[in-house]
Amino acid sequence: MRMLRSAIPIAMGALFVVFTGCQTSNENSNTTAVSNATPPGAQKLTEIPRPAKIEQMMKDRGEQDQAKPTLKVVSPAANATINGSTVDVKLELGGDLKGYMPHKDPATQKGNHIHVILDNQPYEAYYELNQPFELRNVSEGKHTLRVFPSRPWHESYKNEGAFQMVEFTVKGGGDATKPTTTKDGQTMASPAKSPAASASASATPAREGKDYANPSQAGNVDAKKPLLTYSRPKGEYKGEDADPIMIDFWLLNGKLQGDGGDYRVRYIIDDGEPKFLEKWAPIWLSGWNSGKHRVKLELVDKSGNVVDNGGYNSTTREITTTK
Ligand SMILES: [Cu+2]
Repeated sequence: MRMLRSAIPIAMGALFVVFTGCQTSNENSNTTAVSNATPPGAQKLTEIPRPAKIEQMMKDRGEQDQAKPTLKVVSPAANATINGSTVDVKLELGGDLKGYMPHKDPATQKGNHIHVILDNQPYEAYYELNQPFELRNVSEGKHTLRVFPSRPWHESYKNEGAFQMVEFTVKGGGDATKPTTTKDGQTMASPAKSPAASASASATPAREGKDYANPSQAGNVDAKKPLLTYSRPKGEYKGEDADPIMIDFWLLNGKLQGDGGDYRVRYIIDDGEPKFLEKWAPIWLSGWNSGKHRVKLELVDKSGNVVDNGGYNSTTREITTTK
């Protein structure tokens, strides 16, 4: 009986959080109410300094964190039309590298890599630039590709020229049984190069790449307008990787208010209250409960309105954490 009585206010508190969580567009309405109503045991995230483990990795890397890597998208060429559902991504790495080179260490399964983003999907990691990265089963229509160099702990390089975006069009896409061909019908990539096929053939190692199970299309993006690219967090976090968790993004054509500009990045975790980032730098949040979480990142102007750019400036991802 005593347990039941104490459970009622907790349940009501939880309900209150659910209802106010729907009003996130009206950011003035609910901040104090939500924190008062937070039931015991609820997630309370706090921003903590860069973890010592990462500081140590930076020291061990020598000068690499001062590198200014730049990328050039060789393929798909800007505004190219690709026949077939497989799109080969080829990149050229340049700039002041200071030893920075993407590569996966077979022992640790970690290393420098490039974040590759089709449309506004979660990024894929691309490690070995000497062979193309395959986007497989890409649907017919317009697409964007965004790329930028990243560190082993997934923090992006933010120097000028690191980020590149191209638009391209796929004709006859979305069917993985069809080969990729050039405009003249010359075969560039065949389905036989997919991991399943090459595993049985075993002549060539499986290429890095990503199968897109669900059709994805480009947003109507203007490459000259402010563009927020969601990078981290994504996917599953386990054990010591599950807390703290880094939030990181790329910002093109705009500065945040703390960097002398007009914008802020608003983030909302689950049904929590909106928080703001004033500077373009990663943050680490601690206090995650185990389970599924929603992470929303938005680029907002001085009035708190999302800066529209093809829908890319407001992105929500689901992640899973297991302690
Ligand atoms: Cu990464």
